Amino acid sequence: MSEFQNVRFEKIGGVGVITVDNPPVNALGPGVREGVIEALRLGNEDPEVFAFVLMGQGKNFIAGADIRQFGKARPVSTHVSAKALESSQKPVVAAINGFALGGGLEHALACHYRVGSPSARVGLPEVKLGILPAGGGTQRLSRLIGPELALEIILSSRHIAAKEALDLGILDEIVDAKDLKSAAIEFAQKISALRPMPRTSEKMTCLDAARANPQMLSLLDNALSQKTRRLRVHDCVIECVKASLFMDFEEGLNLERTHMAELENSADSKALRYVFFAEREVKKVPHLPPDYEPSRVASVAIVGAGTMGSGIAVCFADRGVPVTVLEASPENLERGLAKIAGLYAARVKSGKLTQSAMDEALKLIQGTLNYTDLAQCDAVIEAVFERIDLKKEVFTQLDAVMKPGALLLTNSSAIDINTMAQCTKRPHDVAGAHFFAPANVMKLCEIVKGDQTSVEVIARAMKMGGDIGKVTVLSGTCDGFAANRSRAALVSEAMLLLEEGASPYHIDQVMREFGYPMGPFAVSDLSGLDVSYDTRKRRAAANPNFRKLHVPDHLVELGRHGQKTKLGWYRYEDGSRVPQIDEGLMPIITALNRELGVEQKVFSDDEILKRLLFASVNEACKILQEGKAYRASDIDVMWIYGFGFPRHRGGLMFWADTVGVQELHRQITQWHAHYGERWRPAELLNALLLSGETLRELRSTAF
Ligand code: T1G
Repeated sequence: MSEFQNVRFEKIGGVGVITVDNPPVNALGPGVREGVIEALRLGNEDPEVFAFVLMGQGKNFIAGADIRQFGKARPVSTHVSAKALESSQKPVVAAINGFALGGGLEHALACHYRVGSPSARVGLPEVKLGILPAGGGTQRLSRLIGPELALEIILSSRHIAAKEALDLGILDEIVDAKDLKSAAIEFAQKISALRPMPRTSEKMTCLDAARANPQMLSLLDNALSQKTRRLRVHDCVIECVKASLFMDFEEGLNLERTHMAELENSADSKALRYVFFAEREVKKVPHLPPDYEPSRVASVAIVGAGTMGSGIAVCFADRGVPVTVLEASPENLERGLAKIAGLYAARVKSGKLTQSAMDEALKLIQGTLNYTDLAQCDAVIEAVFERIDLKKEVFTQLDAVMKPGALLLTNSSAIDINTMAQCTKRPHDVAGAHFFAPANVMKLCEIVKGDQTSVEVIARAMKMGGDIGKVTVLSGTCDGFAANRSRAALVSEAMLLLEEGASPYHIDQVMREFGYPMGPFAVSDLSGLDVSYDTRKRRAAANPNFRKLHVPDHLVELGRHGQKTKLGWYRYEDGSRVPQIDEGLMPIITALNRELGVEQKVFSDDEILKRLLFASVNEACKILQEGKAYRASDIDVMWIYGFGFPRHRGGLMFWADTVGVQELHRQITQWHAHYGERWRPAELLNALLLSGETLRELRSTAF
């Protein structure tokens, strides 16, 4: 047995077994590639070795390059160790269990054969990090399975299960999962004398495909899905896959490396790599030992089967969790269960779900009118109307029936968690589970801790959300909780810009060009101007200093509620949800502004963008200093998954760092002098100015 950095080499039955052992996912960290090369040299020089097996220790093969190493010098790149595999005089069999991704799959593609266990999953997800497969992946995969399929796999970043990988020709065989190593050694012994050894770099599937389809190049040019915003990385990937049709292999490898050098240092990739780690960091509950394992929520009750309650029920049933839905009357219950069935039927109709899958899911959902039927559920989520009296009544009832240790959760989007907790004798079991509408679609779920919520309950609620495919983020209890409260500042500022003469259409255009799928006014039409109008009324009643937003209030009073009334900020033709500019809008706003007597001005795109985002950055700093969110990167995850903030910009706080604390503080101070209190710089921002720390690394000391 020989040991190199995180690589072991052993001889078994004439086969040199090279095992990458770099926990937790066998990433190609420092020394791993060198270890593979050294093991190959040893085996090729050893007359007792006739073939090799390359495998990963533990549940994964190799998860790709070590993402933490990007931006740093790497003595040996993936294409070098991949070439060492392919140019070995003795055949190498890749034995894939679990994930073979990025450079991991590139190493496997450079092997002469690939076998996988049924758990094998392969992919080239580099595009999600703003980079491209730079270890020969674009060239070898195209030569192995053809350019169209190769490009679809790379652009989608999707994971391919073993069976599909076998059908595509990426795997040569699916072997016994019980002992992959023995099966792979047996396979290696079987092929050890076969010649010529198959090299993917020498395969011609891509040329055959091009000969069969003269339109191939333009097909590849247009392969990116229309729904995906085209970024530089997409252009580079398409160019590399196209190159496999007319460049020789070495030239294609050089092109990959040229693009990689540019992309690795690009703003997009730095942002996307930051998001990769931020969305893993968010799962870590503060003040809990990292190895703490909360128990699974194996059954759930939902009180209230309205729009949110029915969507939440679907989230659980989709993951096989039995759901008991409680409503206040037979009619409401029937309506709620029908709403749930309707959500499933729509997916069957669109072909996203089979009828049998729908039937199976619906078997998991039972309705009831009696609280006692909820008693044995591991968790209950209250999703009734946002009325404090109603919620207090529900939590009083739940406290009386739910078994000890059950999670008592509210889906409230703004009401103080402590209000509900105080209605129970177990405030440590009460927390918020704030789903975003539509609950069965949106991935974000905000877990909100009350003053007495135990950290174990928080961890279990976070796990519950993760188990149903949600991105769960931790928030403290405050008006709007961390996500909506930080975004409310952007929306208010957008509305206030209108009083100064800005056009909603200009603002929406600026935000779309920044990368949002929709601008704030199109979103406002979607959710309904009347909904936010009611929220503002509630806040104005509670806070005499609440700043009235004249323009949206005026539109609501004119009956312009948005899509639901076919007229809001935009006009909607009958049956259409496509926003059309309404020529009648600006005259209304202009007339109102004349009455208000606000100085009118013309706004640049840059000022619009900064007025909206700086307002939220300032509010996010207040949220952190009050301990209502734990990490600035958690807020970035909220914004990406909850509000469509463009992922390739990293998130609100990451983006603010690209502007710089100095500029932020200067501009916010200037607006504070001009507009008053709402622009007062957060204390934390003042402190950052002195400390020189970045926003994205902020951690709340008050959480
Ligand atoms: N580099 C560094 N750390 C990584 C990592 C990686 N590639 N993958 C995972 N981790 C860390 C992660 O941060 C977490 O750390 C822990 O491992 C468990 O991860 C040359 C240039 C493999 C599907 O994009 O998709 O190859 O939080 O929670 O849910 O052309 O990890 O515990 O401290 O995600 O079981 C391409 C990225 C790289 C794959 C497993 N490869 N990883 O999921 O665990 S670029 C990728 C994943 C490249 C080549 C190019 C997933 C996973 P901590 P986890 P999981």
